[in-house]
Amino acid sequence: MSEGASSKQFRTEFRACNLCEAICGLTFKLNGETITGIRGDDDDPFSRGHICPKAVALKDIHEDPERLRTPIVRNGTEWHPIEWDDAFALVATQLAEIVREHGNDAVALYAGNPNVHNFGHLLNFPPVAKLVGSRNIFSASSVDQMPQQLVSYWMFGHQFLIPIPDIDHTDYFLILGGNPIASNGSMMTVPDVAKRLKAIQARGGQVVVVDPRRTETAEIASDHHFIRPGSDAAFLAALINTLREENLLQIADDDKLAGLDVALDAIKALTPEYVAVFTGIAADTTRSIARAFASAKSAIAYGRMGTATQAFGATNQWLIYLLNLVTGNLDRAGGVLPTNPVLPLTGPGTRAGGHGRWHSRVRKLPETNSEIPVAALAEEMLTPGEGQVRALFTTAGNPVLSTPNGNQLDRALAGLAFMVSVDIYINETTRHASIILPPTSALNHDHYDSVFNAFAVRNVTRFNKAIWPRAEYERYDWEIFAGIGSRLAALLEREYRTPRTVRDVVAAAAAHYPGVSFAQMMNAPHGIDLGPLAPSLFTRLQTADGKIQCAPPLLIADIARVEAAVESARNTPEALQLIGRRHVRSNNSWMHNSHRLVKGKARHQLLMHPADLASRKLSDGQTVTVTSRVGKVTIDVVASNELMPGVVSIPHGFGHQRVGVKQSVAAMHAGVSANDLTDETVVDSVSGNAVLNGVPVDISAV
Ligand SMILES: Nc1nc2c(c(=O)[nH]1)N[C@H]1C(S)=C(S)[C@@H](COP(=O)(O)OP(=O)(O)OC[C@H]3O[C@@H](n4cnc5c(=O)[nH]c(N)nc54)[C@H](O)[C@@H]3O)O[C@H]1N2
Ligand SMILES: Nc1nc2c(c(=O)[nH]1)N[C@H]1C(S)=C(S)[C@@H](COP(=O)(O)OP(=O)(O)OC[C@H]3O[C@@H](n4cnc5c(=O)[nH]c(N)nc54)[C@H](O)[C@@H]3O)O[C@H]1N2
Ligand code: SF4
Ligand SMILES: [Mo]
Repeated sequence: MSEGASSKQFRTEFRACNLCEAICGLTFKLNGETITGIRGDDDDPFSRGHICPKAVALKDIHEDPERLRTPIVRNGTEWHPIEWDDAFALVATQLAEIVREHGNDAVALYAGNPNVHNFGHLLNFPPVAKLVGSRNIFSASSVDQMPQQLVSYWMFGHQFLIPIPDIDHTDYFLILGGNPIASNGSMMTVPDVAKRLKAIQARGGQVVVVDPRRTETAEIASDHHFIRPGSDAAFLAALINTLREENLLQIADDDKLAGLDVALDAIKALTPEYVAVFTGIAADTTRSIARAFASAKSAIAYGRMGTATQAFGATNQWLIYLLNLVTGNLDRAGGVLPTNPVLPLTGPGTRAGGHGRWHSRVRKLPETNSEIPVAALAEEMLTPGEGQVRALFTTAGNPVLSTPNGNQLDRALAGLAFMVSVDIYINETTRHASIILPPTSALNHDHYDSVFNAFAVRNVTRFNKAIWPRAEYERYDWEIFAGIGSRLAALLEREYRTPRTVRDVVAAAAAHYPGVSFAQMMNAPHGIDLGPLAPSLFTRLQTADGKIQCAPPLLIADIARVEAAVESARNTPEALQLIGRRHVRSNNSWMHNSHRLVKGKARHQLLMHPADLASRKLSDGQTVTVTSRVGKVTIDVVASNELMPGVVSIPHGFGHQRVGVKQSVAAMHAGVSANDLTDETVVDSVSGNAVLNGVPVDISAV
């Protein structure tokens, strides 16, 4: 703790929450180093005082005695402390040896979700990856939003040129495969989403949810329609075909569009009538949704995890963009339009993206935006031969729980020559590390949301200083990367870009942004509102011809795969299909150590429709076995008519028995990992994204 703390014993600090994409402003009440209260920041113009239960758990994480503060090395199952300098030297020496002996690609790197919530991390991990020079770069993006980045790259010329729902001005919000009431929004930064959704309805508009589960969002929507997992592409194509057939297309900016006719012709067989058996949505319903969408003054089609992490992730995203485009809602108020952030993710000097420039060694999956799909990580370790992965660097991730066929990855990690993890916990993945280097608590570093300010439903900016400096014995993420990077660069005699601070990079960006200065930002701890989203997509396109590419060849080709799926559903009865879910009191795999969050009713169970239980002679509360191609789990079942018949659900992020059940988790059962059932061999063949939803399973009594 720094000098002067006692003179400032009781104080209040303001800071954006780093846990989810909503980036709510928080008010921290402090007594010295103790957090005495965390509340929503009423003066944040964007989040307006909104807070969810997870934010209060920031105190639990900060104070958790199980959170690591200094590096530890593993000897069998025992962990021993080690000095920082020795830790950096050990990691650099081991990595250098493997690179020298087996080549750059023998080291794989994986960055998980909190990376994106921590700008110091996001800035300073890539230089280490670049220094290693491996093509085996993986991240949580390929179990998440990679299809959206890929389709943005193809259609608009940049992976981060992402049109965001203008939720505050729309008249019709069609949500496919997203549950913002539980998730607080994703690929749209939207604090206080419940109020904003209700406001649509209050001004006479509609919120329509298409989801195999009647979710918390569906509960407050104007309408909800069940859809068979994995069938959204057919449904979206049927919406567009209805509009075309009924002369409801509204296409502006014709001269800025390339290939629209090709795209519309490619999907024309997918009529509402033809796809109804596959989607489970009656043709009349599809047609009336299409008409309502087209006749609304403004409308948004939006898809999230449910449309991204399934068999047709990329094609879904393409059809979502096309639906917005052909109804005149792309780049207009009340439709979808890109944010104009202080710190630009697009434009000169940023990474536009790419696809298929190289392929994974074993399965030959194409690279997307310089990453190999994480569904291929385990096989790259387990398959011998030239280029085999022998070492792994993970940071801010838990792929054993978050990527398909976690059991296989668990086994693969056990066989590595070396593994280093940068993480604040021993988790189901980092337990295999040879060494874990823990960064400080998030509250100890400056915070700026480089990513989420750029995907926000308004233009906003908010810079927050660290609440306390780190302790002398701690290190920031970026210091850990620098400690390893500088030593590795020396050993390999390679270039290494020295670390940059969040403060310097944000200040430099602010200098180029009209209407706000970094000095103003430093004096505005509640954040600054920079106005509503405004059309800019058409002037920001980064495609070679400056036009929107409506017909990317690999997406046109993928329609044949959609048609084959429609045909097969018409001919063969489907197995039960597994989907995931999220709960507002849980955050991916890593917040189950907060008793305050996990207490109360258990939330880890399998949900199943009563008719599906009855037909298998199972009953509510029974323990059942769920089997998929890759594995088998035993779990309690809860009868729920929230689910579409034929669909079952297990929440994502559970399954903590591998590390030994912690106290908080024990109170509400460790649960099982849905990814012990998901199949790493089944990916969206266009983007390589994992298929986490619509997994065929069998269920029987134990
Ligand atoms: N079946 C199924 N699988 C899924 C999903 C699903 O819905 N269903 N969802 C997918 C999605 S959307 C995502 S994003 C992924 C998430 O997958 P991952 O990112 O692999 O996993 P997390 O559970 O987010 O683990 C985050 C880790 O980061 C650590 N951490 C927290 N803060 C910091 C920090 O500041 N620095 C560092 N270095 N470490 C930190 C935590 O201790 C934790 O171990 O899971 C995906 N997997
Ligand atoms: N409380 C909480 N908030 C979170 C997280 C968390 O773990 N907990 N994680 C954060 C992260 S990393 C992310 S990426 C976001 C995710 O944010 P969201 O995508 O909004 O959240 P999910 O709950 O994964 O919603 C996916 C929905 O897709 C539905 N679905 C499944 N399969 C299909 C399908 O084939 N078609 C359609 N149409 N729907 C389908 C599911 O029933 C579910 O309702 O949430 C973020 N916020
Ligand atoms: S909604 Fe997300 S950002 Fe807001 S308080 Fe909860 S976890 Fe934090
Ligand atoms: Mo995510």
